[in-house]
Amino acid sequence: MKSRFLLLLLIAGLLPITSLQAAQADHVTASHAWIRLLPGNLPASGYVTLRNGGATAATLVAAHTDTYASAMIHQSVQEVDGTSRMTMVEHLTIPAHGEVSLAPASYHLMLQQAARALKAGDNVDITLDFSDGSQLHTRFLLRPANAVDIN
Ligand SMILES: [Cu+2]
Repeated sequence: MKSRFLLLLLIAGLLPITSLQAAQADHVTASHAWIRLLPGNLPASGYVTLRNGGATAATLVAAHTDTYASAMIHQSVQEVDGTSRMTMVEHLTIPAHGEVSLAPASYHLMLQQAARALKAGDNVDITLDFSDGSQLHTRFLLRPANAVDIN
């Protein structure tokens, strides 16, 4: 009896969180998810368009996959002298009813140390982590180095 009472308290305490504040990932849809495969051990770049259909912003904070040892959110930044460099992105906000594209020369997932041999046409499953702990599982298509941007 006592444990059932504690369980009821627990449920009562958690309900407002789950019912009033839907998880960020529930409102986000991913499209055109692909990875540019580079030869050898060069890092690969993951691209995807994320659309947020919710009334509140969703914030992407991390990505992970079994296929690569390391998956980071990066942004390519053009310097005034014409060179480009990459910076780490800790929070990537997708506005309410808006979208953000991870695309060449902009945001991308930097994927390093592939755990298996990969070839164009294969799929890679990547989990996108949002700031509230919710996750979006997304399947990326591997495309060759010279593939044209679709995001
Ligand atoms: Cu990068």
